[in-house]
Amino acid sequence: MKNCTVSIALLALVSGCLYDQSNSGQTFGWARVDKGGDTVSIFSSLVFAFSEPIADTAVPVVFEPAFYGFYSSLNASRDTVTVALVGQIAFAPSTRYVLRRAAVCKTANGATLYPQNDSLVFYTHAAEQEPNNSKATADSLVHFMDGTIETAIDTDCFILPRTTQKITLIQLDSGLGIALNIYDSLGACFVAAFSAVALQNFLPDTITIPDSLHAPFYCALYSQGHSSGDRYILGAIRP
Ligand SMILES: [Ca+2]
Repeated sequence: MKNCTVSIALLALVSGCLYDQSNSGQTFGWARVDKGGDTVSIFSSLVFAFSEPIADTAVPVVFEPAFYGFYSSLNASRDTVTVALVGQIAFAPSTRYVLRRAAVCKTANGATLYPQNDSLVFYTHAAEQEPNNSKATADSLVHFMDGTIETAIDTDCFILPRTTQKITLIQLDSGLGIALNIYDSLGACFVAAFSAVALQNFLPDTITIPDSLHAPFYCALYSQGHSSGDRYILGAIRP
């Protein structure tokens, strides 16, 4: 009997956020659907879908630790919630967040989802830290790191892991484009080229580090059109 009780408790835990609160045999819940993974950019939006439309007109949410620079919006069919950041506000870097609904949600047929029924845990990328305008003050890039070209003359430098084979760059603003130079241990410089398609559609652009360069590498990002405020996600891809 004890094992049976434990099994039921485990089943409830792993079933995640689907709950039957209606006594009607149906399950009602929500789940994150943006496919951003457990660790997200500090600039990310979060998207959730309910298993069926809700009767409420808003879905307030709260964060732990406290975070207020966002708004949540429910779509017209009342089954999808987007939690988006306001303007240039970003989540704190390298932080574990817990997100919960702040109020009860109900469906038209009375199924109820309480705030304590579920929560979402996610982590944020590390972020570049100024001053990092030179090799001597460069940030150490481990996997993914987020940043902003703050001014027209800002440069963000990163030391790459020795085994880095490719660098992926996602530009989040339409600005004039971020340029990226890769330097090697002998001082050689490789000026990376970006695809116009990636720039226009905010898709990741992946650059293969040429075999001719000698590790360790570091790279420098700057605005090629001397614009400011351009946000980006930089990643090192290793074997
Ligand atoms: Ca900088």
